[in-house]
Amino acid sequence: MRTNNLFVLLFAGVLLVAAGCGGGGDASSQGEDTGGASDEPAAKEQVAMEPLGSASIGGTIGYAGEPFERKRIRQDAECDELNPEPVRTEAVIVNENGSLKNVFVYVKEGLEGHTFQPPSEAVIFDQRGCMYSPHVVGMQTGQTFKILNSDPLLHNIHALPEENRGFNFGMPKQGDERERVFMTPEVMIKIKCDVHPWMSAWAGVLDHPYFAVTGDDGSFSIEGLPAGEYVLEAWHEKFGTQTLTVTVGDGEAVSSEFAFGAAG
Ligand SMILES: [Cu+2]
Repeated sequence: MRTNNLFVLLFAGVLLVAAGCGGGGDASSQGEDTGGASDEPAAKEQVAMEPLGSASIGGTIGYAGEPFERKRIRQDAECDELNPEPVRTEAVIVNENGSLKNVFVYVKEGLEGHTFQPPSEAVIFDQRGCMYSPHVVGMQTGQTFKILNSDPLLHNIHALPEENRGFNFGMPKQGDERERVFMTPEVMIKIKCDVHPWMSAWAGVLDHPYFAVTGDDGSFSIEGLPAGEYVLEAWHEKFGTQTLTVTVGDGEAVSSEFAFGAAG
């Protein structure tokens, strides 16, 4: 998931851009029924994308803090029934290898002057077992953000951006789907459910594809960059942000190591 956008944009060769996509996030999108809006083949235009470069930046997000145990979430009875196993907090997840999950890593500076088409594929965001999946998600401006409800009960999805237009609507039934588009870069946007106060997630929106979210091994890889100097930022929900300046040449792979949670 974490580098899919990048691969699709850079290496799939052909990017299908829905003609209606660009307007999806503006004021007119509020409350619209988006069912079917994104699968109109006649309205698509082909745009070929070449990799911008051959440099890459990778690494691992280390955890240097105290041992951390994820607390159990006390869901309500209705949600509890959906989860055979106890559900635990997701704000801090230390992986088995000592790294941190759910860190959003992205190129913050160094891409000025380039413009990027959003991928045609949607970013999927599910509500399942009264939790969000994924807990941290990245997408590009103009990319479809597809929200699912896999639970047989009401969720409301409440996005609280500062730079983008917010939204807040109910999704009462299992199988419900809604689509939204963020048009302005913003790191990060909080998403919550007002029905279930323990439900929260974060979305990072960028105008380029050079980002990743760490998973179960805490690693990230940002590929296809042009040679240059970049400011790389790593964001974590509880530990804040860290930045590194990285210089990378054509065909070169540079390693950048972050560590969060140290004393002080
Ligand atoms: Cu909910």
